[in-house]
Amino acid sequence: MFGVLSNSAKVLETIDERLMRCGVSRRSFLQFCSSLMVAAPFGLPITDKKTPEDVAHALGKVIRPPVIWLHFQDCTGCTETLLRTSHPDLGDLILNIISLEYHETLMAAAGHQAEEALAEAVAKYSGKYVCVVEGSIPKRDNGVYMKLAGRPAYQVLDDVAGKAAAIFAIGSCASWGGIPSADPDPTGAVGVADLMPDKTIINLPGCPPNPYTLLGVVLQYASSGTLPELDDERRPKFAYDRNIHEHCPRRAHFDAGRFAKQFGDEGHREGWCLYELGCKGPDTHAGCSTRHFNEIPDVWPIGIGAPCIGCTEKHLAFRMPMFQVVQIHTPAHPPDTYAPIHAPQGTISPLATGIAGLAAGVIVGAGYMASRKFSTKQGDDSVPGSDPPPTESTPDGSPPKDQGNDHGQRD
Ligand code: FSX
Ligand code: SF4
Ligand code: F3S
Repeated sequence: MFGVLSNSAKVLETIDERLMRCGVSRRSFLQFCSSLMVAAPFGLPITDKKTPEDVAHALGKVIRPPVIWLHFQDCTGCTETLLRTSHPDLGDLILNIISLEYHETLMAAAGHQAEEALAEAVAKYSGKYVCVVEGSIPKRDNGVYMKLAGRPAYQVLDDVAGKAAAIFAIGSCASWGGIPSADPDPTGAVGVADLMPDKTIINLPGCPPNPYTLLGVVLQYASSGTLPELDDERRPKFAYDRNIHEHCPRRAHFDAGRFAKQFGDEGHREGWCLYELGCKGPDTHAGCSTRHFNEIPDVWPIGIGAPCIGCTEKHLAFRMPMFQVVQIHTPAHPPDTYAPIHAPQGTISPLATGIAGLAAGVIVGAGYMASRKFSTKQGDDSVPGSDPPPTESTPDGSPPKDQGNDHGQRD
């Protein structure tokens, strides 16, 4: 816990002291605090404040947490996402907020010097540092597929993560194997928790994940020694409890049965739902639909026209073919935030509002009904729920209107 660290390791400054010494503007820091509040609007006491000023006030007193960042089998995307902010000074700021003691991509040292730097950082902060792990660890054939200074990666992990105060597996690779573990998985790639099942490990999956999730959890831990509530996959609930589909800006198109059929077709250009292109949003838990990347509105996969591949889910990304459609197996609710698109004035669309879901025993929900409209061919295997279709009905008992190919206009 960093309260202990503050007494024993005087070399570490508070965030305020560091920012002042490095001449970082208050404006940049407030901008950072705003982004952190957006990433963790609830579930983290450190951001559960009224204004960015309040967050900055609390954060400023926190001792900069020492972080040792290990790289194994990865593409370095997790590091990139942390540093490729839309404002270069924000990337610099992050490196002033955390105390990055070891990071192979960012440090100048190489070879023996790098090994010495790692040993030194581990010894200096033993039991008190945060270990961030990026990339999967190869287990097959005694770890021969990745060696660092002659030692298998899993040994390095054991040495370094074993002495950490907390372990954060950033990205899907470190969480459960990710890309390197995709079939045929030549190296036997696994995540940190597979190798250290008894340790407290927080998974922050995503390929890459939103960097503010990592920063939020690290700073929360640094400020109070507490960790956020986790789900069954060890993911912090505040960042992974949302279903993409339930908060997707294209959801009204799904409910209305308007789907892009091919990349670049009219529906795709119009911003229609990407379900038929393999979007895994209905089965994926992540905050991307409301917490975008690089601090730029709409910068997230679906926002730029790419189907969600389910990168935060163990059973989806790199397991299920990218363009295969997912089953709609949970009753879908209407989107929380977005109004229906092209809903006729003065009427309420049963599909768009999900009222149809209330017709219990006849239909299971608006999403399911919409999923029945993906093909004009009955019994088409490529569509979910293509067994004998349930009788569709609306709350008033009238059949729903065909909304398939009207290019945004209802019949
Ligand atoms: Fe890449 Fe990280 Fe994906 Fe993996 O992110 S963005 S392959 S999760 O380990 O660098
Ligand atoms: Fe959005 Fe994908 Fe759901 Fe369509 S299927 S509404 S694109 S999450
Ligand atoms: Fe990943 Fe899907 Fe979000 S692919 S980044 S969970 S939209």
